[in-house]
Order: sequence, then C-alpha cells, then structure tokens
Amino acid sequence: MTDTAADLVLYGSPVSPFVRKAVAVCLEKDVTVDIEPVDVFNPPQWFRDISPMKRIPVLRDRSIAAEGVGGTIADSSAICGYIEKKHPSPTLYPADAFAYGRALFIEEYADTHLAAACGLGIFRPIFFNAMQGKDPDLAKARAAWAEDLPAILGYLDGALDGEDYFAGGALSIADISVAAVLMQIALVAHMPLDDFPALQAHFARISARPSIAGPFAKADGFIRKTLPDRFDLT
Ligand SMILES: N[C@@H](CCC(=O)N[C@@H](CS)C(=O)NCC(=O)O)C(=O)O
Repeated sequence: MTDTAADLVLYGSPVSPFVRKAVAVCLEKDVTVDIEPVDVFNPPQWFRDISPMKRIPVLRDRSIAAEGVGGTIADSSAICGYIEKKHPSPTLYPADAFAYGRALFIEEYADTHLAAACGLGIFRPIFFNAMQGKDPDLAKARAAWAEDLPAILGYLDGALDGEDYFAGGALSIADISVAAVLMQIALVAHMPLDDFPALQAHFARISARPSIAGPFAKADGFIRKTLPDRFDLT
C-alpha cells in the first residue's frame, strides 16, 4: 500500500464496467481506493457538479481537494491515466510507442463500441427491465448478440494475433478494459465465446485475476438479488 492511496475515492458502483476498470487498475498497482455509491440516474447536485456528462465513475483525489470540482476527474480513461502517472509501478501502459497506441485504441474500442453492444444491447434490456419489475427484453438482447457482437468479438479475437495480451506482450489497460466490459454480458447471460477461441482464452485468463474477479463478484452479488439466473442469448 502507498502513503497517499487512501486519498483516492471513486464515486460509482462496481455494476458499471468503467468503475470496475478503474478499480482494477488500482488493485493491480496495490493502490487503495474507496468506492462511494452514487445513483447516477438521480444524482445529487454535488455529483452533477463534478460529473459534467452525468456519468460514473468520477475519481476524487482528496490530497488535491476534498470537495468541489477541484481534485476530480470524470472519465475512466482519464482516471486510469492519472493513476498510472501517480503510481507508475507496475506499469499498465506499454513503453513501446506503437504498442502504447494500440493499447489506447483497444481501450477506446472497448469503452465505446463494445460497451454500447454489451451495455445498451444486452445488459440494460435485461437488467433494467428486471429492476422495473418488467420481463427482460430478451428479443433485443438476442438481436444484439446475434447481429452486433460477432463483428466486434471477431475483431478482438483477431487483434490478439496469437499473443496472450492485446499490446506490448504484458497486461495493459487494453486487457483490463476488454474484460471489464465483456463481463457486462456475463452479469446477465451465458456468454458462449467458442467461435472466438483467442478471445475466450484471454477472457478466462484476465477475468481470473483478483483485480478483475473481485469487483465482478461485488457486481454479481448485487445483480443476483434481482436476477437469480442468467439468460440464454441463443
Ligand atoms: N466514457 C465514460 C463512460 C462512463 C459511462 O457511460 N458510465 C455509465 C455507467 S456504466 C453511466 O454513468 N451512465 C449514466 C447514464 O447513462 O445516464 C468513462 O469511461 O468513464
């Protein structure tokens, strides 16, 4: 543990893949971070003030400022970049210039394209409906799995190119981002990845890391209270 670690607090919930990504980066670096829950769909004014896009996570570094906008960073990629600078070891960003660029791209691809397909396409139609006491919209989730996911998963499968990691031959922000976002499907449904063997092996390996498995277990415990069973997408 580091002296300054207790200064960090993440506002959000481990149910968010972006919160889990930031927590995983902290855990990989043995940096202590508090998590303070916030209802992002009906946030208090203090949260609106520090999250101009009304999104979680927001990080506060209390050693910079304990309240107000000062000391806050409101985006998971920016948060992870900050944590890397503040706690450089072990590095989660490749040293090689091209591998660094690839890692940032894969992170962005996971956070945008993959997250839209997993979150808006599958997680929300199932879990948000269940939270509102409605039947899960399995038709929408199955359409996303059948029509949107194959190209995205195929790209990621190919991007591994026979390697264990996406960039730089070592664990990086790319691997953490992809696993954190893919898990959004695993929270609500069975996720057969047999057609994408490289990605399947990567997901099994990365999601077994305590930094990824721990936050996932917290999210899973929350989801299972509403949805005891996972659904079939095929
Ligand atoms: N690019 C942002 C995305 C954050 C994001 O979309 N978070 C979702 C939760 S998974 C959120 O806050 N959604 C609130 C809403 O849709 O109103 C990041 O990486 O932090």
